[in-house]
Amino acid sequence: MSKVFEPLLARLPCNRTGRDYIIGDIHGHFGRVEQALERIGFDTKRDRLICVGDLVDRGPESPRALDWLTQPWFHAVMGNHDAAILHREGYLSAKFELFTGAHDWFDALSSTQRRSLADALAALPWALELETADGVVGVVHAEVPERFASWGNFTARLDDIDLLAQIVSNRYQARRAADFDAPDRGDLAPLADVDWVIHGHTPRRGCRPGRLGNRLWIDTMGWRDEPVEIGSPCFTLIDARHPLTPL
Ligand SMILES: [Mn+2]
Repeated sequence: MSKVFEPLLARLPCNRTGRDYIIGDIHGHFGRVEQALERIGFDTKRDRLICVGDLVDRGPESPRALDWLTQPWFHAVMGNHDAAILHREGYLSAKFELFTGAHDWFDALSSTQRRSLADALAALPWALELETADGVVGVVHAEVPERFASWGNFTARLDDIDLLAQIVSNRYQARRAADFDAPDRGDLAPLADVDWVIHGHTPRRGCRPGRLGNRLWIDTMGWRDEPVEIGSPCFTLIDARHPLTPL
């Protein structure tokens, strides 16, 4: 497999000095994320920020992903938009052309800039496992298919290109997720061997994070410029130790 598939899974050891936060799709809005981090008193010396993927497209600051990915406090997993850039740059097959909209911002970069950014995106893991003082949290862009009963079973099978395409693009479970303050519908068995799995990818109606068993969807459209029908677009930040109480 090419370098795009290395690593498939990243493991972050427990952060014993600071806090770990998880944020939804950034989509080229790093300035807005900086404001959200300021609001919670994020400390780059101690804290870590993990993004569920889709660092690029939509917003005006997609090229800043390159800078952010060099920061020791910033981590992310592969999203379908990131993979689509890798397809465009020739790193991934058409199976990963999972966003077919305009990539004008990317085409406007010099070939050196395009190559640097693609190399940085190629280094993203497809799944991330975060150890916290309260348990293990998994991060995957879109969903972990229902055929996997446990996180361990899932992460052991990541060397399957069809599975990788599914985990960055599926919306089957996200469509069934309920708001955090609604009762869990209980129609999906919890994924075993993991306390929570955090996803983005499917924008949440009402701009409120969603839940299905121990799987959470936190893309509340902080990247969006236009108003929405219900709710106010915002970046949801969650503390990995207390995922059900967004900050
Ligand atoms: Mn996405």
